[in-house]
Amino acid sequence: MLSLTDLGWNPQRSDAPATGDCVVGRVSRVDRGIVSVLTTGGPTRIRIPNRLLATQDSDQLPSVGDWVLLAGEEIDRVLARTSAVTRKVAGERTRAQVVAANIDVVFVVDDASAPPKGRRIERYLALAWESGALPVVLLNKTDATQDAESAVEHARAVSLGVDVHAVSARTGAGLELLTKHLARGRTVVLIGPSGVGKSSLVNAFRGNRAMVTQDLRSDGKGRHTTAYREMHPLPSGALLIDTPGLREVGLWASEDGLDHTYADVVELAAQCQFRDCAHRTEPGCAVAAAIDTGDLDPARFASWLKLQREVARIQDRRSGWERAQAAAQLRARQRSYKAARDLERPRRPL
Ligand SMILES: Nc1nc2c(ncn2[C@@H]2O[C@H](COP(=O)(O)OP(=O)(O)OP(=O)(O)O)[C@@H](O)[C@H]2O)c(=O)[nH]1
Ligand SMILES: [Zn+2]
Repeated sequence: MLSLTDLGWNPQRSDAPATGDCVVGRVSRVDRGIVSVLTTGGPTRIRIPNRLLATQDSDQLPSVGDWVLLAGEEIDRVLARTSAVTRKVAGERTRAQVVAANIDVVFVVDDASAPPKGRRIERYLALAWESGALPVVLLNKTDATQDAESAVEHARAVSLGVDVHAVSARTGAGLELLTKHLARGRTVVLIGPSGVGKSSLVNAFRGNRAMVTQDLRSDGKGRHTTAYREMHPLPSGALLIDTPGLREVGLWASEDGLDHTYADVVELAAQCQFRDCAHRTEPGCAVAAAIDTGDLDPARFASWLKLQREVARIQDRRSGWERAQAAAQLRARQRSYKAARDLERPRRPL
């Protein structure tokens, strides 16, 4: 039997673990309107009520890692999150989608055996920083390369203030250094592009090597790809959330994650002579100077600019949508005032 602490309940949470007839559970998986919930009484599967689905509100919709209040067979509500990996989903309008909730650590996974893609790690790191949890970079597949060292060096150069670990899901190398993040009751999520070995790492941490060796068939078929986000209790007592490769890593409407990931560029930009410096041809531009002296990689600067524009675009779109919502609410209120006034208006005696 698992206790709430085993399920990752943080005693510092201000909300009570149970009130009245409600019990608290933790969402371990979501598929097609049905959530799997772990409770101290055992696992259960529950349909997401239509009233929650109808909101399309990421704060109210249960995601993997969420704490939910259960009233009998019903989800009453999702408890406020202490952290969350969130991405944007393009559609009719940009929506937030919570990938993993209430996590302590984000493992950003990349492939040490493939040519380094620094910009890629930066994007995932921004997402990780923004979650409010601690990012850690894992370079996997070190068994498949002669030169893991340069992959690590490259990753370190773009991962300011973040631990970078060289690991292998296949041989288990380097995994022992991660046990400090996988203590009992800790929640960890793995994010990263498809094929870097997230599921293989989950299997390695679960002490299950069977699936790690499953290889890519030469025709590319039959490879196991993660279809669901799922939270797995590990033998160490930690809870590990696997996510399918995020095809479109979006940043969600805040510059926090960016400022952390590009702290060096932000610091340089703060030293420019002009506060609104566009870092092009302005005199006294500290960014341009750092590029000239080779202290700042121009590609890093370019990707910072690009991600900043992306964040600005999302913020624009979102505020447009919020304005439209506010106007619709105002109209609805005016209609109901008018209806109430019409009701209250004294009738002429017959
Ligand atoms: N040589 C080597 N191959 C690995 C290692 N880890 C994973 N692989 C292989 O890489 C491929 C992809 O691994 P997955 O674990 O499915 O990758 P994933 O990140 O979960 O991918 P998605 O589910 O698509 O997001 C598989 O063929 C694995 O066998 C490793 O440490 N070394
Ligand atoms: Zn400048």
